[in-house]
Amino acid sequence: MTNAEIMNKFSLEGKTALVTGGCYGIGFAIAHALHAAGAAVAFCATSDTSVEKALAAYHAEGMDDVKGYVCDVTKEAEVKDLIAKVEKDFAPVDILVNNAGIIKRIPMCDMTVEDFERVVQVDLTAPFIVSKAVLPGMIDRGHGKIINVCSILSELGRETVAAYTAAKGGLKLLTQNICSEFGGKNIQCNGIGPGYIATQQTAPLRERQPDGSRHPFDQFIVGRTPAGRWGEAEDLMGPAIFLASDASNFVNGHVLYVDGGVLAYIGKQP
Ligand code: NAP
Ligand code: GCO
Repeated sequence: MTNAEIMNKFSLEGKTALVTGGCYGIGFAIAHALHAAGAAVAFCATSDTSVEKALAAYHAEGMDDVKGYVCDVTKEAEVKDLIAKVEKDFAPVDILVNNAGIIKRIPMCDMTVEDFERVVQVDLTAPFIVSKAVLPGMIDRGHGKIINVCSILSELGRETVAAYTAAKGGLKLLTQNICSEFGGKNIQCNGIGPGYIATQQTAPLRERQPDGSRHPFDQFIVGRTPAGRWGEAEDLMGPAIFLASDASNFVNGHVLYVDGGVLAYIGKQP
């Protein structure tokens, strides 16, 4: 193979990508990366306000052709409508990134069933719903990429996030199941497992203390991460391009952890 042919495997020219919850944070960074690699990009969020704000951010980065849609990914009818609109405005979805997610930090014995179920709906049921909506088209066209945004909490537990870990652990296995069921149709379904990334979702864990010192959780994470820092949303860009592109055509059912080494590390020795 020539150098050009090898590098071309990372190109997403001619592909259409849908990133759920691509307004800011990890979803925005992934959408930006896929766009930079040549894909036409669509994203969705929960309200007109979110979509409008995000479109302004995409335009500010020179991505004038990105389109945003209002869609609650937990609602199957809205998702079907979304997929039809993306197909009409662009083309059928070649790359789906199930990124939309929420967390509720509540001690387990205080957590209501409603809270638990809402987290599972957004973080686990929604990837099932959106994947189900794009898979038939991917099967017909003979190719497709699904990237599920998992977490290091697909592997580890911690106090107060029972619903989130249950959902993200389930998402890892849903990833393996989609691979198992559709791998023979040339569809690759992989996960990206971010470590602790500095976004809106984790802002409460990084708040400065009244005396100006760093939040104890912030210090804990930096000490727990061999890289010695929080991740940035941009750290997910290269892994997302890889998993969305032909460069990863024989990678299937895998979760690529992007965590600065957290999962490899037992913690600082005394
Ligand atoms: P974030 O800043 O809170 O952004 C979440 C996005 O999801 C927003 O665009 C939000 O849109 C959207 N969303 C939430 N519920 C939705 C729904 N029902 N329908 C459609 N969109 C919905 O989160 P983030 O930190 O970038 O995280 C993105 C993903 O990475 C999540 O799955 C998260 O669990 C995962 N993750 C994050 C970290 C981390 O350290 N930050 C680590 C591992 C994994 P609206 O603004 O309209 O609500
Ligand atoms: C938390 C964090 C995590 C991160 C991430 C870790 O409260 O522990 O918010 O849930 O978002 O998923 O990888």
